[in-house]
Amino acid sequence: MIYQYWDEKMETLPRPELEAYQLRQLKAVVSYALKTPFYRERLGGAGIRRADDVKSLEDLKRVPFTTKHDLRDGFPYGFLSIPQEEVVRLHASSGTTGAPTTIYFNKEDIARWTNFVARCIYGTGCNRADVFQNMISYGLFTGGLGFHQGGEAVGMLVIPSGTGNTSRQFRLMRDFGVTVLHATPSFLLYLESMMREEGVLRESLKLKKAFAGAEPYSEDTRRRIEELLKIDVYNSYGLSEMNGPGVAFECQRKDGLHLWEDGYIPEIVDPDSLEPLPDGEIGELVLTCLCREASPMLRYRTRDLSAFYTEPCACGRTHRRIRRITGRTDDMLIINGVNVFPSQIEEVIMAIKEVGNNYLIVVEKEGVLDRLTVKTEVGPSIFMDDARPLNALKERIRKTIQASITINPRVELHQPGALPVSEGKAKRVQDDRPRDV
Ligand code: DLL
Repeated sequence: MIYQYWDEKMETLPRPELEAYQLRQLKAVVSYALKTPFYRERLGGAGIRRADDVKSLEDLKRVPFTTKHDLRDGFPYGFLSIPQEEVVRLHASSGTTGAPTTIYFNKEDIARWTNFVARCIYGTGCNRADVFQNMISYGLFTGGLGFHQGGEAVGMLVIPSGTGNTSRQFRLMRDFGVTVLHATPSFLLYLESMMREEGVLRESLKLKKAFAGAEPYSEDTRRRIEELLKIDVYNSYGLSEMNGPGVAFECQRKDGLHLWEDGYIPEIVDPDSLEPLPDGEIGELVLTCLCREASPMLRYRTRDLSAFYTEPCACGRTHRRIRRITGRTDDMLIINGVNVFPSQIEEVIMAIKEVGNNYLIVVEKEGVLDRLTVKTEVGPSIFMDDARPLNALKERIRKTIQASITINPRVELHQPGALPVSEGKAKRVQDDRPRDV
């Protein structure tokens, strides 16, 4: 395979040079961080009062972690390190798990971020001949503008279609010969269901690739989207606190996500002890942003669970790969004392081909016990009025889930399109248990 690099020198930089580059960037970022009262205090406590006090990358380990809590406490301007006149943009996180947090950019920050997203897009084999439909929300969310800028930098024809309105999405794809899509994985699955409903023929479209991210999904879900839509799907990871998309992305090998270490310093730590974990072990990803001046972010606890690959990638890039995110530390459900990640359930149900494209996990209290119900849509080959195969399918789903998580769930089957679809990130869990006060 011939691999395509956006910035070959940087993407394949030998590790010692890459680390020397990181150290220079870290010093620069620390000099900005020292302009905020929050980091002045944090860094001071770690003996860092000037950028030159950072002598090696190891010195970063002395800096305490930054959490979402800290960002909220600093709202709105606590993490701004440059005069407001130099700020050209702000983005805010979706706020699904609490109050929003804000990140600021100056012109150079936007240019650097754009370059990282362009690197991701180009690395999947796209080029200026592609027509790119960006089916993700524009606005405070970073997914829309982030990919828009990256796509333009690559030179693709970018269609800023945003989410929703599937009939219009199909029309745009047909009219302009769209070759590349960007959406959440749940929207891509929904799109496929709608394609069948609206009678859109796959042969009438020129689709080749899709970037899917902003929410967790399993390898089986990727395979399902690839088979149903007949496209190559690339996993795309990022978060608002680290600019947005463009932090880590799959290359043409589609085996782990290269995390751009000239822009970010990654660490994987045990979420309880906060001690570093050996390569290969799953833990919480902690990131330091090396590519932004306006809002410095040092050792940010992402809450995302991943692991480093131990082997280098055959594509020749030297930037380390991380495993697809399996969930978040705050995603974990405790059901009758058993720890369950929603991704474990997705993994097993999406591997059953009679299961449709949408599902919902419901947890309720029944007396003193927790009750898990997994609601899934059925695929188009299943007839809802034929009880025998339906019951057999239900039983198969129940047994497979139980074998995976040890909990015996109730399984409900629904017609295609019957379960709720959200415009942005999918809401897969409905926890109706009363909260402890
Ligand atoms: O979701 C940025 C983004 C936009 C990434 C478009 C990729 C594509 P936030 O709204 O701040 O930013 O949400 C960040 O979403 O901490 C993860 O928990 C989750 N997430 C993002 N990408 C993935 C992925 C954007 N590929 C949070 N796999 C992150 C699993 C993901 N989870």
